[in-house]
Amino acid sequence: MKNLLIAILCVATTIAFAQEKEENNKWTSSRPDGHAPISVMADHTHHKGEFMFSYRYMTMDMRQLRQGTNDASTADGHTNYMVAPLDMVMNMHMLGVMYAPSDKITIMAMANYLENDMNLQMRNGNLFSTNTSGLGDVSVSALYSIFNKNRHAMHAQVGVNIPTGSIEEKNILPVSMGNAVQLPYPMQTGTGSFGANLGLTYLGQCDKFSWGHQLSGMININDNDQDYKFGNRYKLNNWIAAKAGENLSVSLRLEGVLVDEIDGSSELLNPMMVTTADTVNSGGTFINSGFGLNYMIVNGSLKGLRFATEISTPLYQDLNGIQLKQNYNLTFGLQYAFH
Ligand SMILES: [Cu+2]
Repeated sequence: MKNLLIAILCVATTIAFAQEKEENNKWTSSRPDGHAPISVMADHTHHKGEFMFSYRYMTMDMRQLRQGTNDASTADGHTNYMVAPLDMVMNMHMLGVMYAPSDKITIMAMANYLENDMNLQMRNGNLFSTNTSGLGDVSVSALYSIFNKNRHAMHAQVGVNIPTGSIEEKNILPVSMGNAVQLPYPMQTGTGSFGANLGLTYLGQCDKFSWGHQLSGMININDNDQDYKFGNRYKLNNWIAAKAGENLSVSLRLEGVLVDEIDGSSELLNPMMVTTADTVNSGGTFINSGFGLNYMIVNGSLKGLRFATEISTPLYQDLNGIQLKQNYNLTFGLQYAFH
């Protein structure tokens, strides 16, 4: 309610300002809060001839089991499965490049390198861990600027997810008698499927605040070589950022995420073995909150260099079947734009 009031106030001041200074009436990215919180992708477009390079480091921390909206114990995981996960950490290095051939179109490409670590416990109490790392999927998108006036802007994203990541990650497990065997779905670094990345972003700005809403979908198109398809992912992101001087802004974000269950299943996995090998234990509904900082260098030779960080944590999570619970996500990023 409070955010809504602030937003209405911003819209009102925007309209008042727009009437005063006609030449200064466009939404602009050249202020610290001109970029969304760093965990949001494809949040802005560029001017003709502009390049931007970005690097992000993300940590996703999951621990403790949960069934639906209730916390569960490792013993609950062992009721139907030989092995239950205790925790999982995923670290991601992500490189991005953006280029605008015109004011209307920005091209964006992203590639990432993933490291997954999972600790597990067998029914007899023995502990072991699994690890994978490698290139993830690559995405290439076009962002189309629908309008930018009176300090409101909107753009659409149409992109493709290219399955460069692996779906054949294997490890030697205590039960596999020295053989490397297929690891469950969350430990793979890719989806194995071509996908569509679609999004619609609205941005607004007034002198002290910026805000945005983004609806996006990651839709997996074809079954992969192992005859399954990861669940589609739909997100609604909402954020508001306050400018705290020329260089710094502080942001709050509220995000709703829907992840569908995995469609089909891999014949290389035994779903009785571990919770993560059974596709009924995939997908869910999340409401996440984030707190972030954006810092931007506005003078000198490094003008245009940005540093940003955000921590987010779920306020609500309803998981299909029994799965590890999301604990927190931490993102750190560098962005550099130039002509
Ligand atoms: Cu950019």
